[in-house]
Amino acid sequence: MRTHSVDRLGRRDASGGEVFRDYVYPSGMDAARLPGTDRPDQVVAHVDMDCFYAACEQRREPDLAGEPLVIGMGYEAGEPHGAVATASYEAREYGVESAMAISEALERLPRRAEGDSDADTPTGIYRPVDLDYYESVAAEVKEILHAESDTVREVSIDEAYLDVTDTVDWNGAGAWASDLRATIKSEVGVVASVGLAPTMSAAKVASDREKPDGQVVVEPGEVRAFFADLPVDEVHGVGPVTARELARLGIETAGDLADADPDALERRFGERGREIRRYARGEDTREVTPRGDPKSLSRESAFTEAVAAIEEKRRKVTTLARAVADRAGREGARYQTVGIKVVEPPFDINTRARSLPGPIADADLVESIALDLLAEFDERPVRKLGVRVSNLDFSAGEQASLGGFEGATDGGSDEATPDGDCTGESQAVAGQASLTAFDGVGTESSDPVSPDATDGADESGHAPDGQASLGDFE
Ligand code: TTP
Ligand code: MG
Repeated sequence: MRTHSVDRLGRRDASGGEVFRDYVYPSGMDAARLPGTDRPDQVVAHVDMDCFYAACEQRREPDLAGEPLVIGMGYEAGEPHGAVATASYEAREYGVESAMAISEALERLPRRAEGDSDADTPTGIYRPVDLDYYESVAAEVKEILHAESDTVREVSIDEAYLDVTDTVDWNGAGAWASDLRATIKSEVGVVASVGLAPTMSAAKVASDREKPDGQVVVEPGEVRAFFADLPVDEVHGVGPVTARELARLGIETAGDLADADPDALERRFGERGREIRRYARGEDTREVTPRGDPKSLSRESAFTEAVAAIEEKRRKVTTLARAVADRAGREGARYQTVGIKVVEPPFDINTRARSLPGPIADADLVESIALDLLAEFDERPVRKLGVRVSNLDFSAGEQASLGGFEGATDGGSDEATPDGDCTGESQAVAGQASLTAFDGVGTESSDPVSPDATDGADESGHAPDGQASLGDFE
């Protein structure tokens, strides 16, 4: 039996206590058109975590909060080797920045010695990179993002684009962004900045504009004005070499580039000259496209306060199970594994999953397995619940007969599924599992970029969006 108590994003929950988002836009938006395209206007969100590696260390060790903290790649305690991966905003005040040699950082911000918290000379705390830990934190953030939109493009460990055209309108964009940031802060314990705009490039610039802990909404029609004072090397597709050449032509800001003569730009840079001018004018026809089929689909939802009551938890899991099954149906996905996520205060993430002998699409079964898995947590206070289907099968065709799988809810077979999940009762993905294995899609180190916008990586070792790579990204 299907219930219809949820909207298509599974956000409406009769159980109450929901972190409620009522800015869901019911139908499509008016089809405002970008110049030169017949594509409806998008609402794109870009989410980028603040001083991400440092924030992860501060989450793990709360005493580090508010301290000048430097995370060094290739750094070892007490040594001057390595390069700065990132620095907390407090450390940035002393001129410490990403990609700087640790030796130089130490000149600007000497290392704090044991017991030397006294403040005549400012000192900083230095830590080596612990990528595994940061990836597990990133996976928790991405989990929230995937639950927020069906179309998420992860572009690095700490940033992603979301297409939220169907669910957010411009009047509700600010509220949506602050709610998302609050959710990430309270549920993961790290801070995100968010930009919303009608194009990917404007959303990216917007997320950076008010960092840290900031959000900026750029409405359609405002993009060009928003870009006007932007240094030209922050325009999508413009790397340091092109920026230097543009500077020789007197073009220093995006506004200058937007006003430049397109023929002159083409003579100097070829077709790319026209393209970067279009980006500078806010014209960006790229759409947010996820990479490949998702590996899993999930829905999750937080209680405003931890809840121990069994019925309330079961109601929420039922709602989420229905929403996930509904989404899988819309994506044409069958699933072989059904899992739940249970977050106990403060941030203890438990995952449980059960695999079936073959892929199915059956909302009742998702619900019953999810409720079964929840039973282990009957007595425990819970602040957040999630339901996920994985081992997805997108091949078209008839749904496998359920008859053969029914026994699976009682434990299933003990065959291993292709990605290594065990089958059978609660054996799979148990305990404080790394969420990476539970994640939707992989990440990439750089922004999507059009084929001829080759600036950046080629010239400078920077990714095309200007993010330097020290070889330690995913
Ligand atoms: P960024 O998002 O560029 O930087 P950040 O999150 O530290 O700071 P901001 O608040 O400005 O967003 O990169 C994400 C992580 O990637 C960063 O925490 C560390 C790593 N990184 C490197 O290892 N080397 C680099 O040169 C840069 C720029 C980042
Ligand atoms: Mg960041």
